[in-house]
Amino acid sequence: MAPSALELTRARLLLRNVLSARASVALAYHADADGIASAALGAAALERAGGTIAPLTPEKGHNIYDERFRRALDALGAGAALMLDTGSRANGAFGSTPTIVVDHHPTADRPRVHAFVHDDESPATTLLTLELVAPLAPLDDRHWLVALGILGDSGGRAIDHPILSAARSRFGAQPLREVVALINASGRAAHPEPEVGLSALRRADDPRSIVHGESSEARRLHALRREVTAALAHARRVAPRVRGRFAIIEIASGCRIHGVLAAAWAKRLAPRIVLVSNRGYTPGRIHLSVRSHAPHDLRAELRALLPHAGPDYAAGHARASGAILDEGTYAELLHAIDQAA
Ligand SMILES: [Mn+2]
Repeated sequence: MAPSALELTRARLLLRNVLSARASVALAYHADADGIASAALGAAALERAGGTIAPLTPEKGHNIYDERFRRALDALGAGAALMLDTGSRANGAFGSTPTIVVDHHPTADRPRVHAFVHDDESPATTLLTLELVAPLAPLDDRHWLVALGILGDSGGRAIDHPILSAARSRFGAQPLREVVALINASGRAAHPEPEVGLSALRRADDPRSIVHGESSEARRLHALRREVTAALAHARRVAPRVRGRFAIIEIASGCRIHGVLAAAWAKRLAPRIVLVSNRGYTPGRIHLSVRSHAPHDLRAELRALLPHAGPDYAAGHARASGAILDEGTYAELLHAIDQAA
């Protein structure tokens, strides 16, 4: 399903009003290649249309629904907020700032926001962002940002998308993949610096300049990537524990590597559902990533195990889900998996 024309119109009207009132637009984004590239694209469009932007993204282990984030957003006094690739919740509202959510994660209900540009069949939020902001300013030279989102998020599904094909023939497949890894690392490092990833994308005219480390931001991204790569190499040595249809891998890393690790194991352990739990990411919380190579609806599978868990449980996509749990709930989940085995 394409995003609703009515929502797109509402969103563009709000942005045009904010631009003519000379107010700023807050940009909140998911700290991965798709989210950060969406923010860079939105920033380019708004700045080329004469506007100003204020990037703002939730701290490590937090999301846009945190009270702390809402207060920070309200304190900015922006004319509007663009939430890019952050997921959405039915009851999500954002204080006093008129908000546009642009997102491709599945959701049961429309969030209570000014406009909701949504398509859960879209391979990347960068594509939805482009659709939203393309009428504001010429962006042809920034289409490689859209390609980064597709490469980062689609898992090869949209590999023939014309925007990705064009970027590949212009810059080469390998440099684009490397930029995705570098930008992802800015959000996955133990002390995430997604703003460095965003700044590198906004400054670069050519993604290859980031690969070559031509700016201080680009060099910083390379250091963050080395950190994440080392953490992942360490975590890969943890042996999975098979319980019925599930395989459980328990790690403790400050880096957000649980998703990548789960995806890597899901291939090797197919058709089992791989559950990676990370105790080291944020204090007192266990971050879970759940993946499978076989076509399971992982959100439904997780819900069936713990029907009463909260909104941070079984989030994400059907094929890539996860949760943030306390010790007690995690123990309940392991117990439910054992019972089902
Ligand atoms: Mn995404």
